[in-house]
Amino acid sequence: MAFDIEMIKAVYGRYESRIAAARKVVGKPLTLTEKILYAHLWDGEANEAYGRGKSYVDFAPDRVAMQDATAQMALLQFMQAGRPQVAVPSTVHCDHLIQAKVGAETDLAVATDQNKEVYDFLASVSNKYGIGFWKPGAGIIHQVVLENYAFPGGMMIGTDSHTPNAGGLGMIAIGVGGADACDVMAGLPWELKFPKLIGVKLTGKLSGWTAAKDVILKVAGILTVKGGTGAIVEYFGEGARSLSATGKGTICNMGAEIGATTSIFGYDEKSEAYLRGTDRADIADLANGIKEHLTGDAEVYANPEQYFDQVIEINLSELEPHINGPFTPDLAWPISKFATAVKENGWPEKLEVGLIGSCTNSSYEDISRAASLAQQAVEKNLVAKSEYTVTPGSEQVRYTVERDGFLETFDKIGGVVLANACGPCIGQWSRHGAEKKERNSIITSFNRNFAKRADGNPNTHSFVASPEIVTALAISGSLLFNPLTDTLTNEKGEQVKLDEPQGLELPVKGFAVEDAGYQAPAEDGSQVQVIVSPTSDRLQLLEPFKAWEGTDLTGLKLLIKAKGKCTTDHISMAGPWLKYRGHLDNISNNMLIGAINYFNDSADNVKNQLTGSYGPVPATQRAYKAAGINTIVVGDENYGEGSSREHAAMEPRHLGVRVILVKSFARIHETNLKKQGMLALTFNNPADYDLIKEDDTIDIIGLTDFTPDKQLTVVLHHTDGSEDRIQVNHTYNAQQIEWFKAGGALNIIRKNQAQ
Ligand code: MIC
Ligand code: SF4
Repeated sequence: MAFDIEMIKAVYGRYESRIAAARKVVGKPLTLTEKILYAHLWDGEANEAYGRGKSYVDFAPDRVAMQDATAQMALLQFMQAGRPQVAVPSTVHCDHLIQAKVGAETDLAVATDQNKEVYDFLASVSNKYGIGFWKPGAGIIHQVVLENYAFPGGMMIGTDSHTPNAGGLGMIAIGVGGADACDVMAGLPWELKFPKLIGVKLTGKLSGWTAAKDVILKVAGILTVKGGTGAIVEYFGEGARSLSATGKGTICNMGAEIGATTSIFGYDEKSEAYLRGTDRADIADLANGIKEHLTGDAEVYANPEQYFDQVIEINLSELEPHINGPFTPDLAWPISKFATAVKENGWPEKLEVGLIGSCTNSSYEDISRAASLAQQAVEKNLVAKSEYTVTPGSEQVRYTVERDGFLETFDKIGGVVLANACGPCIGQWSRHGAEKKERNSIITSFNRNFAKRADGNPNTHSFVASPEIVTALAISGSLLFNPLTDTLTNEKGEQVKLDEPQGLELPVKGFAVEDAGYQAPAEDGSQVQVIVSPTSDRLQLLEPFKAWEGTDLTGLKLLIKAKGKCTTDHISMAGPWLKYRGHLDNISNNMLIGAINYFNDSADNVKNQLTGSYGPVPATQRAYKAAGINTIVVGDENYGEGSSREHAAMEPRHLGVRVILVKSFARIHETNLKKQGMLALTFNNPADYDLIKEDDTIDIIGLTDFTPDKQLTVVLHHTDGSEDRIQVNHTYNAQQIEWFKAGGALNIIRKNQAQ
């Protein structure tokens, strides 16, 4: 059902000649990343070597995956492209819109009812255009993709920033905005700036309490949230080969947190075992046939400094378990230093909730290792002091771990099993008491921990760790507990110690599932009707954006100068807003409401230059729009970090913001802005950020000669009559400049289809 063996055969059939061509042009041994990228060039065999971090290259991905919260906008755009069917195998996964409140069954029933209109829309669009549909309850996109679609040496894009999870099985899998997905589904090439390469050499072997998660927690500490920008991270070495395929998936998944384009491991025995274990022996056989192309050349791994732009080495035998946070995933603490950090920083010591699972950490291995600790708690008369939840990543994993008794074990320590969905990871957590905004701590095995993300409470200190560490800490009820060294007092007053977790990479009896939740599309969908009610508050057909007026942009008002971290959660919050992901006008009411205004340090409170009064960002912007005045948003470093949600680019576009000028951008967001016809600019001198004043009126000069690699000029007219002229940079290539001129990439596709 799920995978397309003929497609994989065709991809592998091209490898030999394409790699030979790549070797010729590159002229040196190849990394795995280069092999896969050169094997997926849109134009076929390579005839030039691409500059890392320089050349824009067209690729032909093998697959597209979309989750429900981003698929709505992707598919609304695709419907405008005028194609009868998708051009490459594509799937939709219903996972983000399910709210976690009481437990799997009830929550799923409530979600199915509340989101009926959206699910019906996604199901019918999928059916019509030949897209595979995974129903609510089937699981989280990245876990379902790893189990069913990921294959070594493949290339896919997905409308979610954690798409790189499939790198655990040797696939180049990249998170993109819906407009990019729309292009690929419409049969167009997908463009990416040829990435830089970071090599991570893993030596030694994991043992005891340390898990694959700790590798990426450590890497995040080294590289920080922007250290991977523009790069693909390739893992190799004996340590890499010792990790399970799902453990590798966890590492690649969270590579999104360091801004990496994607992360990847080579094909090895663990990948083969996982393919066979998930009923894909035929793919394993095919992969074995071209094995040498599914890993980097030996010479590359022997002398990595010569072939990667940066190399990091980690000895797994010495790696300690880590806990990262709060509020940012790169604040890394080895567990031996964590208790002191908690005390010194005054973080709430009591642990309220431990949450395991999610797309990042819900493999059979993760669940079995966490369950081994829960089992010990039962045997050693310990009662879990914190609340504890388990989010399985897919129905297949859930069914199997239930069969094998693990869910029952969690139940014994008071664990609540949530639906196979994103739930608490994306603010879809109806946490009792969160509205009181009390300071408190939680720990999760998820990937992100930005403020407010899980429960909407800005005072929730969220930490990220492996499922094992989360479980141990939940049993202890305290952030100060170090299971490697500390004892706990049990019900009988005895001091007991938790033994190291034990688990299995793959189920001995194999995976099982009754209904995986998949719905295949109609052979011929031409008669399928897609219905969007004009009065819906959840879905809205798109109107094309206006083309560029052909002149410089003058007289722009400053909407907001955002201070510090401004992630996509700040620009277009998730949680309660997820329900408007298919309705551009309604969701625009959350635009930038989380961003901190530089001039008054508060969120959602900016000056309306027309009236002089302060008010919410969306309302202020609507006032400018009504007055026919264009605006600009100014931001700090790594603006738009986090999610792939293109709403963060479409909302400002829809409401009449024309320019985003920042110190630096996160990759997906920058592309999303370009796709929607916005101007995404960066300060040539980051210190010029300080020149922007609250009452400035701003001009963008040089657009009539908008050219790749040529700076633009920004003129700041201050209210005291003085003026500053600054130089700003952009990364638009010729094609992207056309998007800007046309008012968005989709306007070009639409025009071409019509011809
Ligand atoms: C996330 O983890 O932030 C999300 C929710 O999965 C997003 C996608 C979205 O906003 O819909 C992502 O990571 O891209
Ligand atoms: Fe879902 Fe969270 Fe994974 Fe994003 S990171 S796909 S919200 S589980």
